[in-house]
Amino acid sequence: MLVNGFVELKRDEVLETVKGRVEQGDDALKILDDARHAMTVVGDKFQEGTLFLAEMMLSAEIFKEVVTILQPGMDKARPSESIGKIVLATPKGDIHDLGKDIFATLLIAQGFDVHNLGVDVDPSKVVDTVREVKPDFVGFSALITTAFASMKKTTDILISEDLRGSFKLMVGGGVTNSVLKDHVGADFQTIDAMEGVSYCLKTMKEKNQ
Ligand code: B12
Repeated sequence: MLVNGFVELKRDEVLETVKGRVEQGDDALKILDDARHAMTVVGDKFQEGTLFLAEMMLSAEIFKEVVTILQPGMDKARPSESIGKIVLATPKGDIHDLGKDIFATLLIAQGFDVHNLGVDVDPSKVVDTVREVKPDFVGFSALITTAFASMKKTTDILISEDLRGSFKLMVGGGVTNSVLKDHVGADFQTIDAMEGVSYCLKTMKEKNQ
């Protein structure tokens, strides 16, 4: 149902379906996962050449509206006290944010305090936020390889400013792998948001022991 709505750009139908499922008490995380699956199908169709770039961009907008509808339900379920602080960014040169925002939404649902800096983020903005927020984690999300250089540059500045030791560094997103993790000197890498959430929960548990 959601898949067809995303592929055929039936925005109103998708939003009505999602609202209906929320009203019936369906789990917000399950609905989010269904929307993520629909977006993956859209991506596959784009790669096959059966969907245009503009159509994929519209699907991405529908996805964001779905996340906005689901957010209040997830906020209600979250613990009242923050269990850890995370700074998230898509580095300079990259404007993909669907995966990053899914990760942010899941973290918020678990009770993390997320500082989501958005896309195409300048290294100085990350450095300033780390200095101000003193996070437990910094996460970079990348979908294009050209963003790797700015990820490395940001990390190098964090090291030279003596800030790198105070948080765990995570890299995620479709094009990331263990080679990039080692190149950047990250502590953790994944292409699965749930794995990232588990890593954050485990790390905070160890920190608080
Ligand atoms: C949707 C999409 C777009 C949308 C983005 C909309 C948006 N708001 O994000 C639009 C249409 C705007 C777009 C634009 C472009 N795109 Co594009 N796009 C895609 C596509 C189809 C899907 C990406 C996606 O959203 N996947 C779904 C999400 C949910 O997956 P994900 O990001 O991996 O996230 C998951 C995990 O990785 C994890 N995660 C994500 N981030 C993080 C971070 C942390 C810390 C953690 C722990 C976990 C985590 O959580 C998520 C859930 O599990 C991919 C192809 C593909 N099939 O992957 C191409 C792709 C990424 N795009 C590509 C390209 C080239 C571009 C453009 C340059 C195209 C152009 N010619 O203009 C521009 C980018 C311009 C720029 N400077 O960034 C290439 C990149 C190639 C490369 N290797 O560098 C791809 C691979 C397509 C291809 N095969 O050529 N794109």
